[in-house]
Order: sequence, then structure tokens, then C-alpha cells
Amino acid sequence: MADLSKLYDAILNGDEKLALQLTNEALKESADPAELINQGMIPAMDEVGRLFEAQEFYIPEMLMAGRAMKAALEPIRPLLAARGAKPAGRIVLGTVKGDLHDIGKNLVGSMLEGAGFEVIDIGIDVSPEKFVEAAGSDKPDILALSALLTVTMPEMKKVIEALNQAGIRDQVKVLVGGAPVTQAFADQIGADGYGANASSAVTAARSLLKQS
Ligand code: B1M
Repeated sequence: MADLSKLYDAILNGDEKLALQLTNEALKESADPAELINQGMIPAMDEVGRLFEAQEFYIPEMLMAGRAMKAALEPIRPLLAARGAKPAGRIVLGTVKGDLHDIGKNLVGSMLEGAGFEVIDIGIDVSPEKFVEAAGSDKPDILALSALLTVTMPEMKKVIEALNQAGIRDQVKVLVGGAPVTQAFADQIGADGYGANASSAVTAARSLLKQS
């Protein structure tokens, strides 16, 4: 089993090079990618968040940790995204307006790809207008919205309203997720599905398209 504490420390300390090196070494030793993410990387980011709240870490530390996690995820993403046999549907994915967090979104995208979905990632800080435009032009089965900030959650509702205004709400399912988002919030804004994490996003996407 990989030494997850070293990977945890490398991410916490924002050591991009070491985090990547440890991940590559662990993968070479056949470590389980999900274990590296769920037991090494995400707990490190949670600790970064805790230290940020406690004012022991500031933006630069949070940024460096984010970069280290992104670097460590690089060799893992293709493994998660190894395609399923049959195309499961098309998903347009983005982080809502005002929100620059993309690590969780990227992870969700890789897991969805791994489950056979075609994922069109339209990035971060995506306005409701841009989501509507993508819904019209890319014709996805699902519009997947990520938000990491309490203050950007209302943007999800704005996307749904914009879909309604454009008269295309019934043509696309809306899936929402991100740390502050809850099932209750999803219900309240009229979203069709909610995922608490990357694997439940896959389950929710499948269930929206009625796949088992
Ligand atoms: Co930010 N940040 N940040 N940050 N940041 C949080 C989110 C925060 C919780 C930290 C804290 O205070 N504890 C806090 C938000 C508080 C709140 O509103 N509730 C916060 C804050 C306040 C801020 C700033 C406002 C700080 C400031 O400037 N004063 C600022 C905002 C910038 C902006 O977006 N406009 C800011 C900036 C940043 C950085 C740029 C420095 C960096 C982001 C780097 C990047 O993403 N490229 C950053 C980071 C790294 C974090 C923490 C530490 C880690 C986030 C992360 O990547 N987690 C974070 C604290 C934390 O989360 N513990 C924090 C790992 C990732 C795998 O998990 O993103 O949760 P997560 O994704 C999960 C689930 O949420 C879910 O599945 C994913 C995989 O399991 N999920 C979905 C996500 N999207 C989904 C979509 C789905 C379904 C599931 O369906 C479509």
C-alpha cells in the first residue's frame, strides 16, 4: 500500500514536484487511484481548508496546495477517464460564475468520462448565458454545474432560470454539486440531480438518463 501520509504532506505543503513524484511512484506500485485521491489528496485539501479558516494558511498556501493536488491528479486522470464500452450520454460541465475552483469539477469530469459519458468542459467562472449557449449548441443530455462557494451557489438557480427563459429547460437535465451544495438546495432550485462527490455524480447522471 502506498505511503499516503507523504502524499498528504506534499499536498498540504504545496510541494507540486514531490506530490507528482509520489503519485507516479505509487501508481507504478499499482496503488489504487481512488485510494490516493480519497485517502491522501482530499483529506489534505480539507486540512488546507481548515487551516485557511483558522487563519494559519492564507491564499498563497491554498493556491500552492491546489497546484500540488492538480499536479498529482495529472497521471491519475487518464486512468479514471479510461472509456467505458458504450457512450452513455453527453454532458456539458462547468464551474458557475464568480467561482474559480476547478479541482473537484475536473475530478467529476474524469469520473464521468470513465463511466462512458462524453464530457464537454466549459471551464470556470461560467455565466448563465454561456451555459445556455452551450446547452443550445452542444445539445448535451445533462448540464453539470459545480460551485464551491456559498456566495456562488445562487448562480445555479440563475442558470436554471436562464434555461427557462430560453425555452430549453425541458431539453436538458441539470445536475448540481460542490462542497456547499446539498440535496435540499438542489430540490429548492429545481435541479434534476445532485452529486455529493465525483462517484455520486456518476450515479446521479446515470439515474437521470435512466441507466443502471
Ligand atoms: Co477556496 N475556498 N477560495 N481556493 N478553497 C474553499 C472552497 C473554502 C471551503 C475554504 C475554507 O474557508 N475552508 C472556502 C469557501 C467557503 C464557502 O463559501 N463555503 C474558500 C474560499 C473562501 C475561497 C476564496 C473566497 C478565498 C479568498 O479569496 N478570500 C477564494 C475564491 C476565489 C473564487 O473562486 N472566486 C478561494 C480561492 C481558492 C484558490 C484559487 C486559492 C484554490 C482553488 C484552486 C483551484 O481549484 N484551481 C482554493 C482551494 C484549493 C480551496 C480548498 C482548500 C480546496 C478545494 C479543493 O480543490 N478540494 C477549499 C477547502 C476544501 O474544500 N476543503 C476551499 C478538493 C476537491 C477534490 O474537492 O472541490 O470539494 P471539491 O470537489 C468535490 C465535491 O465538492 C464534489 O465532487 C468533488 C470530488 O469529490 N463536486 C461535485 C464538485 N463539483 C461537483 C459537481 C457535481 C457533483 C459533485 O455535479 C455537477
